[in-house]
Amino acid sequence: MDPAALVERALGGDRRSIARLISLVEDGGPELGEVMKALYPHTGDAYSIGITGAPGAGKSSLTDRLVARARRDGKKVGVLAIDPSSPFSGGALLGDRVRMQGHATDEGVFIRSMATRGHLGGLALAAPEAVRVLDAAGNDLVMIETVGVGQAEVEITDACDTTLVVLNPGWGDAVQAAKAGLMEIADIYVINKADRPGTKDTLRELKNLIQMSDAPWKPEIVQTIAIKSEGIDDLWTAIEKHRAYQEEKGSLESRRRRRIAREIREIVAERFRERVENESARLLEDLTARVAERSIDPYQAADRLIASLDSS
Ligand SMILES: Nc1nc2c(ncn2[C@@H]2O[C@H](COP(=O)(O)OP(=O)(O)O)[C@@H](O)[C@H]2O)c(=O)[nH]1
Ligand SMILES: [Mg+2]
Repeated sequence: MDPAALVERALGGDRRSIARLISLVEDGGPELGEVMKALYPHTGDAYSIGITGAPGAGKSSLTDRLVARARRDGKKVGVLAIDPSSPFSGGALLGDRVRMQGHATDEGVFIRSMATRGHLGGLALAAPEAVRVLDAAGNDLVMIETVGVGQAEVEITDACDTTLVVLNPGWGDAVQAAKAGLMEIADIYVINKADRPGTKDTLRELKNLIQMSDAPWKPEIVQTIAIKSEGIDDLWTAIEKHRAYQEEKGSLESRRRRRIAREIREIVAERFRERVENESARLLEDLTARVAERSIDPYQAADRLIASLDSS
């Protein structure tokens, strides 16, 4: 089906078309430009929530509970579960599907696991595109679950309106999260599995970390027991509070703009990389040889390569 027709159907909420569009985003095929052009004017209404943390922290369980909470307010919700460790979205995500099965028959919920099969820009570009598909399809809320281990995942979560960092009780978890770069991106900390010992220590650790930061928004800390649905209302309230804070300060708009700027830069970098690979393979080889024999330096080589792209 041609991309415009597919978009038209997705806008009407057709689930198969939405799924196909997300597949298209994953593949990063040539139709992507056309799809985005048709889709983009219909985006901007959804609020996005990123949820990250170590494997097993309870992200999927929390997402499931938050979806239920959002449904109580009648909100339509889209969920993207991104697991880069399973490039063919195989076994690793089965657990997520099981955990979120309760919503399987709910027309107001769309859950999709996602991997980047062929997208050149990788997850960093594919994820925002997939969010736009869900946004344009009329979801009020889009939740994105990523494993907080790599730079790409951290970036994806950071590219949401509200970012939740999920930790578990136990000495050192907050330190681990800090090392993974999760502290800079957290708007709200969730200490999930608060039924386990060590919750107080983690709480104290986090409070210390937050006090050291001079950012204007002081991240809230919420304790939850996802499997018992405890603390979910508190978490929901914290999310609403962060949203209201940003809307009031105008920082939601500036946050979204920073995100757009970053995305444009990434697209440009990707296009450049692509062009160098497609158009300049021989020149690159030639320049490499000349740098190796020291007749020019790598910077001169790079300038020449860029100049050759400009003129082609
Ligand atoms: N004890 C306890 N277990 C939990 C809690 N939340 C989730 N779990 C369990 O932790 C495991 C991992 O949960 P999951 O949501 O898949 O974590 P994810 O990998 O971060 O998505 C599952 O077996 C859950 O049942 C909780 O609050 N308390
Ligand atoms: Mg999960």
